Amino acid sequence: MTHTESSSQPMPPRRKFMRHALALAGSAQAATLATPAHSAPIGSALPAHQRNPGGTDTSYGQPATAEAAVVRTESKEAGFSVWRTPLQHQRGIITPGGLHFAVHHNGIPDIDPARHQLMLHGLVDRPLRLDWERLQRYPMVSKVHFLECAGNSAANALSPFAMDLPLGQLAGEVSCSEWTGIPLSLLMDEARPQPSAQWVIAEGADAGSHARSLPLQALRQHGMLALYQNGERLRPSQGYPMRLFVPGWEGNANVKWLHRLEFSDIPAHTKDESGLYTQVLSDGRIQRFALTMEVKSVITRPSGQQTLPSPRGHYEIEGLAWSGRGRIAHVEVSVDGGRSWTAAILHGPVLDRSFTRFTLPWQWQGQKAVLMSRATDEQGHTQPTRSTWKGRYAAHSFNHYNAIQAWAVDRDGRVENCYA
Ligand SMILES: Nc1nc2c(c(=O)[nH]1)N[C@H]1C(S)=C(S)[C@@H](COP(=O)(O)O)O[C@H]1N2
Ligand SMILES: [Mo]
Repeated sequence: MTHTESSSQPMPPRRKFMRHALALAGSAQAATLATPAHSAPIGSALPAHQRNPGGTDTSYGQPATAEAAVVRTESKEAGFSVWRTPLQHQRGIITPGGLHFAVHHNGIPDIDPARHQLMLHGLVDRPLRLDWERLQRYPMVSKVHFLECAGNSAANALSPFAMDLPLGQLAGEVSCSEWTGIPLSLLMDEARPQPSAQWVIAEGADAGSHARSLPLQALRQHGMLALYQNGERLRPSQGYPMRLFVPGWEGNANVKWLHRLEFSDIPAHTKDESGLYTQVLSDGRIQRFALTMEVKSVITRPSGQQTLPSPRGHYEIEGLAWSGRGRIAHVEVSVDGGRSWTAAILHGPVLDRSFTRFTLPWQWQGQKAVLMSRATDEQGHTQPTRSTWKGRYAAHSFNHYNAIQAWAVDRDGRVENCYA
């Protein structure tokens, strides 16, 4: 709510870098990473790919075959199909379309885009029915935003011991894309909601008709009917041919395969919004319609199940931070389990409700270390420790987990999830 940290703001990036580098490098000598080249001249034995013309391209590009391990991992949870982004492989803020996380409560519907329609109805003066031909004539906006499932990081919230998993499998229900679509205000104003309309019930065209009740004013102000993702039409997995997108709101509010917006004076209290998407607090109270995802960050390298390749030397700690409440103001990194913290370098663009990339140089001396990152957003919200987070919620609660992620580095360089 308040700006608690404003002192660390303007310092030129270069000076900032030097200060951090010296703080963490621990020695004055410059780090060298490259091995010296030996004396054989380049070109003395040309590889086959330089002697013969190469292969052909494909009509829709694919990643290099050697990158076959960079894939989403699937698990079934409570009957849902959950596909997680391998965040440990992502560099930069945009998640490739094929690696976007996905949660399907009842599979992916096979929708004919030529027949799909969106209806706005209920407490409106002018009910609307819109098809693709009509929708693509509206002005569109493009914005880079993260999307995160309310249940992301549930394993860390619930498991009494830290599960030894790669980052993607621990916290990969979050991705970031450029979304392009029609501001909902344009469609809503055309439908002319009546004064008594306070809620909008958004429903998807999948089996089970996933539906959420959303507060009308906030939805009108921030919501988008998303039609494109990273420059191409939505992937079937992301809601083709159209989805609701509200930056910063928990995943399930972003109804995929959207076909209906019903204006109402009261929320529908759909099954999932009265059960799964409520949070039970430690004092027994229940939080409903808590839609905003809180500030969070993860170190992507080094992270779970990676191994530092040599026993000591220069490393670049790297990660991603995001908040449903605005821009990331700063990220601090600790290499000693939270005893001391150093400001990381934020790499631009630092966008509203988007992934923000951060790095910090680190000189590892081969000792045991615990790496942590702690993000603060422009509203002054900071990530809690795991024990503070656990103290806030009932023991079985797992939604909206945003506690500090810790990685233990062993003497042999192996990195493992830990609670610190
Ligand atoms: N119609 C419909 N919309 C849906 C869902 C669904 O199962 N059906 N899953 C929701 C959940 S729980 C999440 S976290 C987000 C995930 O969006 P993504 O699959 O594009 O990442 O979609 C939401 N929208
Ligand atoms: Mo979700």
